[in-house]
Amino acid sequence: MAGSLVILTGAGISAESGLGTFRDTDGLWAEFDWQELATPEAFAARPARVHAFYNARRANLTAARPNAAHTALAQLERAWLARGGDFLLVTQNVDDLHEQAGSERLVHMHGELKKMRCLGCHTVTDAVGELDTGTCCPRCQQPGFLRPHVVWFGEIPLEMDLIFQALETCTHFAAIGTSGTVYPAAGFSEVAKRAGAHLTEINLAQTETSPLFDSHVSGPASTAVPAWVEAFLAQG
Ligand code: BJW
Repeated sequence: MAGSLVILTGAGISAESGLGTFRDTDGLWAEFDWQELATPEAFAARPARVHAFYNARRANLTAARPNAAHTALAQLERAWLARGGDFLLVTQNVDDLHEQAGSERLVHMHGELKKMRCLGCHTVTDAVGELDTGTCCPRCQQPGFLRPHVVWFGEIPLEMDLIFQALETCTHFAAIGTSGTVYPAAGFSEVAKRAGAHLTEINLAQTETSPLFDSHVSGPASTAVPAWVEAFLAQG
């Protein structure tokens, strides 16, 4: 029987679809100060500025399409499940390119850019158009309580129980296009290692967590991921 596969993706997998990474030299945090945009304190102090940042990112996402790496992971999921294996794709990305490519066993641990959440009634709904401080929640109709449905620094990421359960029993773990600097995702490789999994890293560069991995595939995700998926399925 096939084993249990957990894949972690980061901003690098979407870079070739035209979406910026965070910590590369041309990344978002080189241009913008995360402390002023990606913390609950920043949103409480200046909600209009934070809404403007996420409105622009949401608009930019409208034209983005999955690249060959997203497509290969959706194919891997189907092939692995057909063999009777377990599969979970954990993405740190707030874009919807994995869904567009056809991935289904997917969790967005840092939320979703195309969704909004009401701080009053806690309902999560689709974010249509631009949000501002006067936008009303479609459920409770209260203005001023909506925020982007993303996970900021200091907040607990989503679906942690499901993710740790999968990591603690996985046989294969692959980290794709992530710098391994943001916790708890940066610690997932250690959890998978303790579970006895084989660890593969796919990235353009070495990362903070590279030393822990058993295999490294170096190159852009759009070519490296399809090649790795083909080889992985051929040997498994
Ligand atoms: C390519 C490529 C190509 C490029 N092909 N590859 C001190 C010690 C430890 C922890 C902390 C600490 N102080 C504070 C903390 C906690 C904090 C943290 O980790 N801070 C560190 C920065 C130090 N973490 C948190 O606050 C998190 N919550 C938390 O810890 O709660 C407590 C808890 C504990 C235990 C269990 C559970 C909970 C929340 C973190 C929220 C992160 N939010 C963001 C913003 C989301 C919304 C938005 O998009 O605006 O999430 S920050 C940003 O970083 C975003 C990303 O998902 C995340 C990770 O970035 P990622 O994806 O790795 O991107 P990059 O840019 O860093 O790397 C890109 C990589 O791709 C590079 O390696 C390139 O080489 C590569 N690449 N092109 C292949 N074509």
